[in-house]
Amino acid sequence: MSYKLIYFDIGGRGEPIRMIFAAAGVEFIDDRIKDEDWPKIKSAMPWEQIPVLEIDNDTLAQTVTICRYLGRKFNLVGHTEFHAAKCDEYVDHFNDFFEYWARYFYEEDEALKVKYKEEFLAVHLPNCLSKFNSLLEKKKHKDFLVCQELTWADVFIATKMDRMQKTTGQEVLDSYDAVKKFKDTVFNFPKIQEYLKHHTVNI
Ligand SMILES: N[C@@H](CCC(=O)N[C@@H](CS)C(=O)NCC(=O)O)C(=O)O
Repeated sequence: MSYKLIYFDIGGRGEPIRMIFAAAGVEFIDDRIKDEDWPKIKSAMPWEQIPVLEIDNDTLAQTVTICRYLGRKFNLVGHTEFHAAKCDEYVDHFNDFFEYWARYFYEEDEALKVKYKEEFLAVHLPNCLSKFNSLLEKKKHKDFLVCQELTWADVFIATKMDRMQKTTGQEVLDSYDAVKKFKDTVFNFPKIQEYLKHHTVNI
């Protein structure tokens, strides 16, 4: 089976997909398109947006759909249907929360950007991370979110957390020891370490 990921030369929505490939140790073509080439290929994409994953002669779009598909394909969904559903729940929730990050990060009006960032740091970040923190603390095996083994949800969420640290400040995880440890555990996963040695990511 051959895989080609089509995305811009940034982390963004593409990086969780790249990281899932890395965690599974599966080769893929990382087709990073230049901004100036995008208008030429946009209409050839199924929904005129990227990321798109080409799988042999088929295409799959939508970030979470692609990640979930790869998670199933590479056995990164835990051991039961309930584990697989938990992966979906955690990713859906984290994405809901991440909209507040995007709201401040992409805002062009300076005053509004400051207001949204303050709200993000004071309300949404603690609300979300404290819940993930206690969820991890209550687990017998505290390394990962769903079960004892790495799942695609762990990779997806840790990758987004990393983007949040790189854009908002390394310290954003500092009050949440279990979350911080979780993110480091995912990033220290041997196959992910191997990937990170050879790949650079623009925010
Ligand atoms: N819900 C889609 C959103 C995809 C999306 O917004 N892609 C952006 C890049 S992050 C894009 O293609 N922008 C260029 C455009 O819309 O012309 C997903 O998660 O994959």
